[in-house]
Amino acid sequence: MSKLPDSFLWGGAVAAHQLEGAWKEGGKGVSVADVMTGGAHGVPREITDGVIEGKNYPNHEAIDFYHRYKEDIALFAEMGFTCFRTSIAWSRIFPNGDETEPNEEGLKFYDDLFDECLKYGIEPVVTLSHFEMPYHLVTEYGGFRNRKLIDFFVHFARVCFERYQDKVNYWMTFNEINNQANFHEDFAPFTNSGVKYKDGEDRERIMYQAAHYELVASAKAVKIGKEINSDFQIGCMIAMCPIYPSTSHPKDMLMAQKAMQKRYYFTDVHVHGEYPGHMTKYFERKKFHLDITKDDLEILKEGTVDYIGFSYYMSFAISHQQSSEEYDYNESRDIVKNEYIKASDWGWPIDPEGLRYALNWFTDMYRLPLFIVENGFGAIDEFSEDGKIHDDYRIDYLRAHIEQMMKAMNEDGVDLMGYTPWGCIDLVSAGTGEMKKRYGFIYVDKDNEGNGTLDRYRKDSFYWYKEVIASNGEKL
Ligand code: P53
Repeated sequence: MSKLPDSFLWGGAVAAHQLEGAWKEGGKGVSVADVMTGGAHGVPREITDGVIEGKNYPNHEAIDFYHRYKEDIALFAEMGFTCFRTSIAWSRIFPNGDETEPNEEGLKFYDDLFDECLKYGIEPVVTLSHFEMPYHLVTEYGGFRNRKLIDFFVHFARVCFERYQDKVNYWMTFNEINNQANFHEDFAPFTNSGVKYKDGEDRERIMYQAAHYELVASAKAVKIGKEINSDFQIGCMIAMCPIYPSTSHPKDMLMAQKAMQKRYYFTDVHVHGEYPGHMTKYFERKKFHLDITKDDLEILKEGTVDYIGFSYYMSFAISHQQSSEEYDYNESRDIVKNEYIKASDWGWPIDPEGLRYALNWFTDMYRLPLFIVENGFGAIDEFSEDGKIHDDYRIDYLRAHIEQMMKAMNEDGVDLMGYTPWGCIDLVSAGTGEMKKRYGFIYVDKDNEGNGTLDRYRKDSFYWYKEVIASNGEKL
């Protein structure tokens, strides 16, 4: 297999709320992640009204990265990371989200964290909003259903860009902004946008309105970021689950295409700075009458992204059977099992070729550099009798995906900046709040109930990934 460019970024990815813990330290305010309890596969996390005594909130302590980041970054450096993706917890910088002045202690924490990375030659890759907005913005303003959130986010972004302009080059605005295409469930609208639905509300309209304000906020941030430092690379972040037709029935094909449009129009707005025709027609047909102003449309044009960051875990398959004549996508209803592929213990389909497909699809659609900022295998790890964790299932998953990634680059000519597998150190699952759904190269001794020493251990995948990086992808 031919070589990857020397500039290719190898690393790992995490998000502040899933590993830092220290939820009340350093002046931090309560975030949306702090009011979500632990769930399980098939048991949704409960979103409580504030923090309630006696409930289990796994993100409060997480893996205590806040106090242990030096030890953890040393381990990343040992693996040879050249980049490290994390997020800045918004509520460390603006505890309530609507303050004018930032919290210096929060800013200082990320100065130290980024310095620690740079000490080892590790480039920080930073997401501004990764499922962790200040909870006050939900209770006071209704989250991103409120236009005021644009200014709060942009102010936060400006403060971060100014403060870290000499330390951070790679940025992303909103993590997996398109998860909320699944507005039928409560999880994505809350984690993406701080939106809590009331009974009888038009969930879909509210989602599109919130997403619009986020897209405007993102574009404004991109514009300001480039003014602060023109070298910045600022991307969007999309959860890519390609949707295949379940059969070659033309109606399934059309259903898959319409579903892709609904899940990925967010990328069109980020990249092209305008809504595609299918969306404006859809808004008209549904009579949504969204608050989209002339100024908004201008700012969308002015703040287009430099690259597309995306997560890839799985693909979906879809059938037209349940849908109407118009093929309106309902993610909770229309996704069907793909008989050709297996799934993880959490029911996530495993489809390495889907990554090559996704890389090609993004390239065909948008012609921008791509960055795989999440990919990985959530699994149960156990210590063997020799005291080690032999996570060959994880190695198999990652190897198969890296192979497809390299084919996309070397055979299909895809322009890819880097690869950061998710949860390079075990952390709290976003979807279920569990610890036992582990992704890491590094094991953290902690269970779902919160017991454990928090000690770190290298898994087999740790040594394997180290070789992959050292050989720039040649030794898989
Ligand atoms: P967990 C759904 C589908 C694809 C990616 O997820 C998703 C989700 C939300 O659960 O989230 C991303 O922890 C997200 C991370 C998250 C990771 O995937 O549910 O950006 O915060 O931890 C894995 O197994």
